[in-house]
Amino acid sequence: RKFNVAVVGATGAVGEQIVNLLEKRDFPVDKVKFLSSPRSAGTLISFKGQQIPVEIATPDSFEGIDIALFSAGGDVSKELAPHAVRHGAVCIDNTNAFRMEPTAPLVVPEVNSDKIAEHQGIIANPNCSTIQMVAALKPLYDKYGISRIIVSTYQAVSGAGSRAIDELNRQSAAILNGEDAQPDLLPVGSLPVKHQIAFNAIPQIDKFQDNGYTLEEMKMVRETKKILGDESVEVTATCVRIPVVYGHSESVYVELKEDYDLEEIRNLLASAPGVTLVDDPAAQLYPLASEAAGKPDVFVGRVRRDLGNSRGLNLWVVSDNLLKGAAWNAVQIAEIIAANAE
Ligand code: 11C
Repeated sequence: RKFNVAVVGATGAVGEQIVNLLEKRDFPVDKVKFLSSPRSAGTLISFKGQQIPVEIATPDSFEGIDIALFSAGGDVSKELAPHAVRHGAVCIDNTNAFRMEPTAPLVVPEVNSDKIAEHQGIIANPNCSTIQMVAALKPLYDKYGISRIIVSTYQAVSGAGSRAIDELNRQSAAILNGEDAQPDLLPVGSLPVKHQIAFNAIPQIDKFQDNGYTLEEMKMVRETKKILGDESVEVTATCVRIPVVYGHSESVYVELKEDYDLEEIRNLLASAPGVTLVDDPAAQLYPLASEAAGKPDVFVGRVRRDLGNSRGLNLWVVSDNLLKGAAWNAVQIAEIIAANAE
């Protein structure tokens, strides 16, 4: 069976990767529609040898659509996803709009693909920094249980969209030419204060919440519990933007519920779906954003026991935030929907 597919936000950083993956994976597409805001409408996108013009996304764009992949921001999803559902489409939403809705499964296929079948029209794709962490921790959770996670992230600018990539490049060039960085976008486009990202580290991703954590940090807390289906897992996060273009890195400290054997942990990680273990200190081998970029896997290394708590474990987790962190996770979900519809 073939599917009529719509990609909303097709010209954005994530949308572009979704289009690439639908083509590369030879997703069973009958008709495809690329949708965007009026600003990008008319742009031609090459897909399977055709040049397809991007159309303006409206409530009626979804007539006849079977699967709609959204990555045009939360407001667009909130407005248009219900119309897509009304027209009978299944929506896979990359934004924060529906993630904590009880009726919307929040899915990382390696962790909870069984939840896909429970959808009522909308399946939420988690935040990129959450996806790579839970994919790495799932085999350890299943074997030992997890009581606590302490995570610090080192996140690429592409997580904030194509404009943030341009901003890093512009600032880097300016500084190397002896000019001022003149910050204009980060940490949050809609807030008045801007900080330099080139040659810097900004401990703010998204807006601050009343509890002193940023929204990115709270996404990691809430989404991890929902995906694992376990409210008892304690999560605390510090999310930092660094001057890397593609690939989020994370220092993850996890406290397991049972005693563990380090070799067994390595074996579990090495055989986990979607996870590649890169861990050979003698050869200075560990995951790097520069090597994870462009690849679908979650890379894990620096595996070592905490010196104070024998059930504590440190990991370094890296993945391409636009692929497993967004587009690839969404296309994986679409592939499962397609396979289940056969
Ligand atoms: C970032 N994690 O790196 C964000 C981007 O909730 O899907 C993804 C935001 C989201 O800025």
